[in-house]
Amino acid sequence: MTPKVTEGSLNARGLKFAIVVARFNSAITERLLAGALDALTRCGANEGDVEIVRVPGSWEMPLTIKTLAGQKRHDAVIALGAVIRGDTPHFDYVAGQAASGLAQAALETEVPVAFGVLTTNTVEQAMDRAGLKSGNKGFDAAMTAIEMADLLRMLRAGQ
Ligand code: INI
Repeated sequence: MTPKVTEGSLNARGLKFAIVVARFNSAITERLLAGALDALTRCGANEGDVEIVRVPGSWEMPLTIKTLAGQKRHDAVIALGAVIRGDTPHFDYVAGQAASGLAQAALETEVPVAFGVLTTNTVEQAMDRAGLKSGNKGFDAAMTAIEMADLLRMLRAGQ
């Protein structure tokens, strides 16, 4: 048996992206942003097709992304933030609402939203995932956004 397989490619040429990046914990989120831009560049995205939107913190992401995605100007949105438990008595609220709000924004607008919001216990763990030891989750989120944008294009075209 050879079932049909549908899979998005990693070619970003001609696709439009918004990157929403939180200023809170900016030492980390700026590294995530650098990783995301690196991925988009390597995969062929045009500079003019990438828009960066800054928000105060991860809490502000769901409404911002729902608004942006609702305008249907982008093929995918990349959310970049860092919520660190050690510094955050209300960690669970900020991290939980960011996660569920972003999922809801994607479902309501039908625009893929890549979740590049780190949720860690310590600053060190966040740094490790922002390019120090364990890859760069901003890069990974951008790769996911590229693949999902292409996958949805194919599915909508009935391919
Ligand atoms: N926002 C973050 O993105 N990460 C955090 O770790 C964080 N902490 O620690 O509180 C955080 N808080 C700010 C929050 O996102 C909002 O900007 C703020 O509550 C105003 O609405």
